[in-house]
Amino acid sequence: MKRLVVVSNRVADPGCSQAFGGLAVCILDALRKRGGMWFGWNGDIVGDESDLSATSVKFDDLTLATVPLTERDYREYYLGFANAALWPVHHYRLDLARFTPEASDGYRRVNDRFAQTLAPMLKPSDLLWVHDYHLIPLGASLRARGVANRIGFFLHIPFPPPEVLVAMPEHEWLMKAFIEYDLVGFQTKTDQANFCRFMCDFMQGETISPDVLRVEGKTLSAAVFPVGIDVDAFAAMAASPGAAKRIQRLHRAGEPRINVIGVDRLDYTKGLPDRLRSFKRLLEMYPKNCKAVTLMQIAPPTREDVRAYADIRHELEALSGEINGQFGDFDWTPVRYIHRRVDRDTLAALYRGSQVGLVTPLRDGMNLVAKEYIVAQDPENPGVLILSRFAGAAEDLQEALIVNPYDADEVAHAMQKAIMMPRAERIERHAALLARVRKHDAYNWMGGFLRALSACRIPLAA
Ligand code: ADQ
Repeated sequence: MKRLVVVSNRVADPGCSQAFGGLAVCILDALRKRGGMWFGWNGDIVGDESDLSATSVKFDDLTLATVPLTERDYREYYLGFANAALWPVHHYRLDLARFTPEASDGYRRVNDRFAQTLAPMLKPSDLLWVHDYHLIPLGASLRARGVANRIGFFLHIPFPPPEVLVAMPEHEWLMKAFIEYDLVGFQTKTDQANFCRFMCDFMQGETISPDVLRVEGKTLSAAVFPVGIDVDAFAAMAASPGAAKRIQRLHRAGEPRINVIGVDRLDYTKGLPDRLRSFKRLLEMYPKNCKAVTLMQIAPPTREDVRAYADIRHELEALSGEINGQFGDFDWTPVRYIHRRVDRDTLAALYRGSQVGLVTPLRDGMNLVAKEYIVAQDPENPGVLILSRFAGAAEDLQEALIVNPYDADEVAHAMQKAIMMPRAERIERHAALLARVRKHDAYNWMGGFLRALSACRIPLAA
């Protein structure tokens, strides 16, 4: 079997069970089984540029090769371009996008440096798999250094319609960079269609077969590989004796019976203020839920150095304070807002102990929380998943209660329906959802992508 080399912005530590963030969770789940090398940033920020060489550490069959970033790289490449330009554009939020020449220069510089450090570490037979929006031009930088290996790229976030993407000053060279890959993978059919439309309508490409394009004399595949989780490992965590104890604590005597749970990085794409407003509407429209239902929102901080992230935190704190002030009583706090990371086994128990899972992003590549919630349930007495139609997961998870997160009344009605849903219907919906999550688990995602990459054209120089 060819060696697999995964490249992503951050490399998670497999020695620590608390990999956090969707990308780290799904790569680690998939790489643990197959082994190989994982290259990327180690999270360190150094003051000067004198030593940016790679450090390698081995964990069984997996080698981690990591590099630090300089303060300037962090500011320009990571905060400035990846998170203040690409992230909002790809989530259809042009209003929040900021474009500066320093940021795009920093993005090119770090991608070039990653390529320069990685190229000498590669063997000619390695399969390369590059992940996500931080590293779109990495393939082109590697090709410029003579790397002829098969290289695949997977985009974890949405691909916007061409009409949105063209608002970004850097879109032309960025889109050209995509065609240096042999395979580009997307979460959903919508993302793939948006990408192919850009290639055909804006770059004069042509469709050779449903998943293969010819653009500027190059052939590339563009296909859908929905991300998944390690189903058995997560289910075991949720059903463990430790989880049962945590669930008991959640439902202490005297506490409200029904727990609605939301778990998201604190990000403006996740629709948290809209979610709180929907919960408020639930209490207004169905007052019997007062003292009977609690919304537990777990939202750990991320990217706080980007302005829009600090704003969303203040908005959320104000909203939860307002709802608790208006509806709360000495024996009931309607919104429990937890602004920190939680161990994955605690998270699994909290999902299982919650009768409703509320996953209502305004736009999301896939959303692994939706899948984790389903897997954590007791199949004999499962909770109900409420899922935004704008999460990639909604393309597949049709037995969830699918909602428009912008419509507070619609989401409130869905919550009421979930709370009242008879057990037989809950069991039926859950069984169908679990089968879908199993079909697209972490291993099928990885296996499907690598099979497709291996089947791509033979690289010219091989
Ligand atoms: P994210 O935007 O990070 O991922 P998501 O897919 O929901 O979003 O994954 C979040 C992960 O972080 C989940 O595994 C969740 O359990 C974990 N997590 C969230 N809050 C936590 C907390 N308080 N403590 C501990 N863990 C927590 C990106 C894209 C998504 C895409 C994934 C994978 O934005 O659309 O689904 O990559 O491709």
